[in-house]
Amino acid sequence: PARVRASYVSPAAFGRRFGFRSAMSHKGTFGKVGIALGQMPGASRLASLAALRAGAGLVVVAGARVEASLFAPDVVVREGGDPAQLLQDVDAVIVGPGLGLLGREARTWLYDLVRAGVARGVIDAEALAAVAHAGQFDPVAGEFVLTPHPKEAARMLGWDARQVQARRLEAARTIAARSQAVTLLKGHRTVIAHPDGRVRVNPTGSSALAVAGTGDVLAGVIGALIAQGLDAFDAASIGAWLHGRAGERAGEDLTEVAVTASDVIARLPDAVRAYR
Ligand code: NPW
Ligand code: AMP
Ligand code: MG
Repeated sequence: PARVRASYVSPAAFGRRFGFRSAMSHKGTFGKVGIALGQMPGASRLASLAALRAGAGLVVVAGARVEASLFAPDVVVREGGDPAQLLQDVDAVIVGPGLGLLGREARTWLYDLVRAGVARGVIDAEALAAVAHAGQFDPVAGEFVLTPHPKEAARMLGWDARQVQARRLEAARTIAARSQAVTLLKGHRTVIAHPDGRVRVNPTGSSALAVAGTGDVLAGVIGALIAQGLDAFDAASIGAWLHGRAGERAGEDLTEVAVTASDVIARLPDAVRAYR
């Protein structure tokens, strides 16, 4: 196969694209993130708090029934319908974290959201099956980031996880090309692939991130950056950088052994400061 040239993600390369705040700004300036609630509200909670720490102006969690106390007071809750009805006004949607069996319905939600004009956001976890399964792809229209971990990427491609890890650049580029969406393949040295063939590698992160819920945090960060107006490729790249840096800081403060996903959210401000 032809050699693929990847560039590294760094604030030096992307500096001005994130973090600037005009003195005249208001919460509308920084966008509204909508999160579709699934069967595991903990995942939505992590994504929602991470989105706020990454600068979203407002975060809404929506579902048929929402345990409001999990999200109050910082996050807005909307209930009594399906996410596609409740999230029509958001700037970026996050579908997948904690979805569980509702992942089967994700295609309908996504389609309805795109029709309602929300053609931007993050597709993660069980919702990835709505885009690809066992090598069958259904391309997504709009400015979306797909965020599979190696096992999810393997399910999408019809490969096994070892094959994905042995050919990470190829796996990410194949999913991006066939889904027509920016694809972020998680793990040590996260790979971000654009449908046009460009590839970036994120150098930040550590084994502190190898704990449940950190992927939900990443989805929240990237959703917030898309809501702030970054394109999908830059949002995925800078989001991976911030998330990785927050994980490194959490590991330094608490040991890589003892870190939880909430600790990573608590270090996002350090990562934002390091970026600016
Ligand atoms: P193994 O064990 O090595 O065979 P699943 P999930 C593999 C929600 N969550 N390199 C690894 O496989 C999520 O949002 C809810 C290699 C691992 O066991 C989802 O909706 C939380 N392999 C749902 O749960 C917090 C890797 O994949 C397997 C890998 C299911 O998500 C937790 C797991 O994959 C969670 O986020 C790597 N780098 N990374 C909550 N608070 O409510 C992963 N694997 O079966 O897709 O399950 O990722 O846990
Ligand atoms: P998920 O499997 O969806 O919860 O996502 C896990 C997150 O933690 C992803 O952003 C991974 O890239 C990150 N992660 C897990 N293990 C490591 C590691 N050893 N080094 C760097 N990042 C990791
Ligand atoms: Mg995950």
